[in-house]
Amino acid sequence: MQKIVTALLASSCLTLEASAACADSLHVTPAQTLEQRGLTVIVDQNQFNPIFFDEKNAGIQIVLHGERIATDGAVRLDRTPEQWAAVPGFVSRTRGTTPDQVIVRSVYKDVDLAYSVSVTAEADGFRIAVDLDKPQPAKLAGKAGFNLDFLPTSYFGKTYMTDATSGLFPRHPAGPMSNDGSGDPLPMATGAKSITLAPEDPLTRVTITSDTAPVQLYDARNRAQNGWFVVRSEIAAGAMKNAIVWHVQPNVVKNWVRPPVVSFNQAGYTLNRAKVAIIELDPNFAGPASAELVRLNADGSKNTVLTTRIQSQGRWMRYNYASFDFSSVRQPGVYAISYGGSTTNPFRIAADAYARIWQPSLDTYLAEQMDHVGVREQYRVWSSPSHLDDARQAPPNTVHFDAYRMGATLDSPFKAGEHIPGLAVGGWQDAGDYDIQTPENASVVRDLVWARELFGLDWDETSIDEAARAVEIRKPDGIEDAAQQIRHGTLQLLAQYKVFGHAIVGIVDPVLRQYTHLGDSGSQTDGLVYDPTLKPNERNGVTSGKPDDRWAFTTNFSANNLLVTAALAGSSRALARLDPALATDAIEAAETLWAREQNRALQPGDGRDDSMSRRSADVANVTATVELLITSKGAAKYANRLRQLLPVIRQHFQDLAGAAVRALPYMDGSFRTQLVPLVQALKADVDKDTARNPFHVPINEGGWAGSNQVVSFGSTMYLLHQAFPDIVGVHYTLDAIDYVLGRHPANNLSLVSTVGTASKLVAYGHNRADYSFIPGGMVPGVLIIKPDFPEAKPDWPFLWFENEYTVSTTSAYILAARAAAAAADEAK
Ligand SMILES: [Ca+2]
Ligand SMILES: [Ca+2]
Ligand SMILES: [Ca+2]
Repeated sequence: MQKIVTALLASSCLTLEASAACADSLHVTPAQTLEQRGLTVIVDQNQFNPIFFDEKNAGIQIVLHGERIATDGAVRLDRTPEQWAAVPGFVSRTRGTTPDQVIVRSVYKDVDLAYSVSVTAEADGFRIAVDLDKPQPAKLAGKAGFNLDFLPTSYFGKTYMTDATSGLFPRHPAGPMSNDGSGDPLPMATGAKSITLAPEDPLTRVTITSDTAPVQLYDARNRAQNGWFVVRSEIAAGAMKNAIVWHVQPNVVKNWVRPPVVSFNQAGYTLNRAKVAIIELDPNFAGPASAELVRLNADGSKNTVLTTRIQSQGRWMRYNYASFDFSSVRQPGVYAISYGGSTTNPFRIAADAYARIWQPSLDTYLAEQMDHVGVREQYRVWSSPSHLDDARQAPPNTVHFDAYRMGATLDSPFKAGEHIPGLAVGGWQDAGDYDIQTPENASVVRDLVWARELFGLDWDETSIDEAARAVEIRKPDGIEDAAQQIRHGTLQLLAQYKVFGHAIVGIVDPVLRQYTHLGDSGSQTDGLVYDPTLKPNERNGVTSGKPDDRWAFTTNFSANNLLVTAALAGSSRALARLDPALATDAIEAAETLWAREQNRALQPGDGRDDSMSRRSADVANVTATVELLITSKGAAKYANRLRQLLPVIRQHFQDLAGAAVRALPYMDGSFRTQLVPLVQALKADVDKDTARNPFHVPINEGGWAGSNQVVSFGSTMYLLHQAFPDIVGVHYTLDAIDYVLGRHPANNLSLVSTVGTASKLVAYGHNRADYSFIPGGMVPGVLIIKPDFPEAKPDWPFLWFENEYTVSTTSAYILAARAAAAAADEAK
């Protein structure tokens, strides 16, 4: 009965008369968040991750005035937990018996600690109460506490006050550290019943008052650069019910309205293509019905060239959307959009708007990620030659912190820990971390092969000398960069094949201390092969006693072999003139791997991504067969096999449409005829799916933001358009490039660093500790914080799911960018 009353109270806020009053105080929503105008309290709708643990998107979280300023509100077993510290397991979330109350049950199984956290609306904020099922085990004394993490970038340059003292939030962590062996910093503030963060700033001011243990303030960045400011109260020995009681009072600006976000392609528009900006609107924003396109003149003056009504695109997540169509403006020039009293940054309308949008991705980002070489850009050294001590055999029965696994069988002639000669060549470091992920390296090779063959990628800005292990950016050497990059990837893939006779899973740091390295990849290991007969700090110029060499995970998986087959078959075409000997090695390896995989039942993968599934091996088999078909210019054995694989193509057409189209010139008319209904069905699905959001692209709502899916969609739809122009138009490909270059939720930054007028310039690259970027890298972009908050933090680098460049998503961008330029050229 109580529950029904509560539901009625909550729903009464939906009536018109009550809405104004309800907007000024917190109430539970149907999604079980607490909500008032300007404030959302998210209560474990997002949870700690079983593989990556603490992603800073879990527990109780606060969205205040449109920014997620606090996260990870939960009982923690450390004062300043790092990513891999123990995290609670989520059990359940229910409505409490008190009005506007939500209760979360959580458990730490390993330490016998189970508890409930109730979050209850109260005057000026909410109450957090922690009830333990039984008193905490004695060993947790001084460790278990309730933590709430605050976003550093929201508090830089601001102050805090407690009932005893005041202080500045430091821009850089400054300790001091405790000498008790914990590795923890000392608290910045302690012993207070109450603390106020940013008293001077009405947008980020939060007061926390404890009825139980005093509150302490820590700077977790002292332990790990990705830490946040932690407000914490320790749980007292013997405490159970109300072990912690906090009153959290975020200041909420009355009648706060989020300013509109006018999003558009930051690289601008070609003359004849469709040009539609999307305006993201706070439902409380009473905006004008029209927007203007202004033209900027050399003397600084502006004139309005178009005023037109915006068109509602309905509601998506927590915002309303409208479109502003200025396609009719075709005169080259510099323009901006004015709406609701503000004007955007400038962008171009120009015939060559997309001529070089892929360039920094190829000549700078991919170069910066190259492994086993040193990379220099004029005065700046991105890295000295890296990982020259690759690699040691990873041991059996190992589950690695970056999700690599090794079973009982190594599929390798080497003993655990033994040095494997021949692997210290070629390849790209995967992402913000420094491992070689074989499938992703293979994808880079194939994307570059396709981009060259389909659209051209003729560009030389980088010197690459493999023998000298030397790369210099902004120093052309007369050889096409894309071909050189394809060779660099091929060298690593072939090295694996030569050593093991098959593709391996990857090569990665052995211990966390090394994995968390930030900076130059060349200093991640000592570059000297480990020799166990030397003392730990001994070295003799050739070997060293430091076991820092990376581990090779060597399991023999069909999916990996076939992805490498596809890459090598493609690279043999690309390298035919540049490096004929390597091209020959590549095609021979591809043919051997392919033939072997056709004769063994396809083995599933290793559990990274979805490669455990049968699906990835099947899909990779089609991909490999198509590349060999192209390289052999239609050899019957590949054409026949591809016909046999039609059921796989049918089943996974969304993933295989591009490959199927590339096979068309070598297949008969019946193959093409059989694709037609698949293309029609895919188009129908795509139209339905992309109509669900105002950006008209597939938006991934999972735990890693989806720019990769968007660019893959863009290039696949262009390939389908080329082959089946009567079924598929060019607008899908243009919508995709618009999305990644700025027309997306949350803000309007291009997701490719330095591409476009305004782009993502604080990202999760190797230099993330400097709050910096790597030109041309593409970040994942906009994550949906559940239930309905689209987020793409512009100034905080450490959220990998929004900000981490990867080599294979960036190569997918290069392909999509070339496809988009071709699509734009077709627009009349
Ligand atoms: Ca990795
Ligand atoms: Ca070059
Ligand atoms: Ca070493």
